[in-house]
Amino acid sequence: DSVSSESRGALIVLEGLDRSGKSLQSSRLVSYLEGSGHSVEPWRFPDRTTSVGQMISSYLANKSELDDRTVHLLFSANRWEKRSQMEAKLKAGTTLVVDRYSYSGVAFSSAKGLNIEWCKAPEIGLLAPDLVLYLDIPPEKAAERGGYGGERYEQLEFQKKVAEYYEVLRDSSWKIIDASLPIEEIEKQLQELASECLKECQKGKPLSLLWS
Ligand code: Z5A
Ligand code: MG
Repeated sequence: DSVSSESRGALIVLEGLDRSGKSLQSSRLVSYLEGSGHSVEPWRFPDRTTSVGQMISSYLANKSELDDRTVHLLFSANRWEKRSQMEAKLKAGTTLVVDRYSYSGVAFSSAKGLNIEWCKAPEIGLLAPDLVLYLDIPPEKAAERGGYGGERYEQLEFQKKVAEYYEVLRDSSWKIIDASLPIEEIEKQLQELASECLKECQKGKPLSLLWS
């Protein structure tokens, strides 16, 4: 009904290459929105706490081997298992700031050589973000930041391919932010974009679904 849609929370997603600053900026944005009196929660994908998430985590740590399509479907299943909880929170008025989402799923698997339409298919019907904050950084510059860890995918050549697929996936919900700027400047930009988005959602902008 109109009352609940007027007061729904916003689905805000942060995307970008490894080391682009997603986790740092997500937590700062959550603190800012909390401080402004909003109900807000930090979320992230993969959610490594579930049993599906544990399979993903062990794969990323190179502790297990899985077929590329199998891993892709596990990442997708990890979002599906959280979908109803996500919808309930949004409808109850809580804003979710999500560190990586379906765009990571499609960009990373496509970069491995899987067909992009095949990659998108299992994501169809998940909740579409109201706003995607893309932290844009040259892969070379990201690689200089504190060095990559030992996880699978944390290699320069692979990150370059991921960047190309992210570019293909951009749509009207995306805002591109220069992630090479100082942390505080990026933080400010994200605060403004998120505040605008929250206003639109409070005015009754309906939730929509991927991939339409
Ligand atoms: N993956 C997938 O394949 N399919 C999927 O569906 C999903 C994910 C959801 C794990 O994800 C892997 O799963 C990931 C994609 C794949 N593989 N890769 N690559 P993850 O989210 O766990 O990835 P991560 O390893 O946690 O990403 P990250 O390294 O944490 O990157 P980040 O969160 O964007 O960066 P950060 O931790 O906020 O910042 C990195 C460093 O840079 C840190 O020292 C900061 O202090 C510094 N920093 C941040 N901003 C700045 C600025 N502006 N200037 C200077 N220094 C900065
Ligand atoms: Mg991170």
